[in-house]
Amino acid sequence: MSSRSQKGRFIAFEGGEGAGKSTQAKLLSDALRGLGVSVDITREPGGTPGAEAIRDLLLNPPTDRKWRGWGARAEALLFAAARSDHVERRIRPALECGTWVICDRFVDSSRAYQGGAGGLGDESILSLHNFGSEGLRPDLTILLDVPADMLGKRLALRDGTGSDAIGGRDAAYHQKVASRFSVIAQSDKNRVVVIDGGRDPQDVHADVAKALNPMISEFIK
Ligand code: T5A
Repeated sequence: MSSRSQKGRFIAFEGGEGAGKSTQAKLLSDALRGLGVSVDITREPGGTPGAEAIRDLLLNPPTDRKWRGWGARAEALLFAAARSDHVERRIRPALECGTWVICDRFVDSSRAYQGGAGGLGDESILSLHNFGSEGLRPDLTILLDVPADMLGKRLALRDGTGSDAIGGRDAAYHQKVASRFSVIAQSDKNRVVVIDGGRDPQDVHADVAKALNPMISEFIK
């Protein structure tokens, strides 16, 4: 088992709505706990009481007919504020104690949604992140790649026609999100591993575990 003076590892799952991030985060945390690793599984937006309150503002915004929802900049600031609280109050303290943090979405979601599809650009998002969360990046990001039509079917099966303020945006928006995720993965191959999420959950998990193998072996020396 690892020495407790060692810092924990930070793993993020990314991908479109319904890609299987929560499912894979849970399978991974079970596997790591089985190896005796201390794991904190969390999500964004959210993960602390303050960030969960911001999540609600973002995903279920006020419905006043004269107000047209959050503007692109306000939306990006709210995600960055939620992340700042999450990093300061939960993620960094856990990592410092040697706990592994598995996060369902992190800053690459802001880069893909607000920066890419929302048109704000990567630099603006990264500068908010540098200020709000002192630029914290995961040690490893797993991008689950699933074709849009398969995502639609999964979500229809689970949610019927219901969706939140961001998930309910049009297909062109989600296409831009997917292409920005791919650009991020291409530009940071050491950190981001792309895994085909369109298969049986256990097969996807086997590839996730393979991607983590070097990190696990190093930690459990
Ligand atoms: N957002 C978020 C931003 O715009 N900017 C940001 O910075 C951040 C952090 C968050 C929304 O906010 C946006 C993105 C989102 O629109 P959310 O609810 O947290 O919303 O995120 P979602 O991605 O929408 O969460 P989902 O729960 O819908 O998707 P998951 O976690 O990817 O999928 P999961 O595991 O819950 O699975 C979905 C369904 O598919 C099944 C599951 O059983 C479930 O029914 N499933 C599979 N079926 C077949 N094969 C597999 N391999 C399967 N894996 C899962």
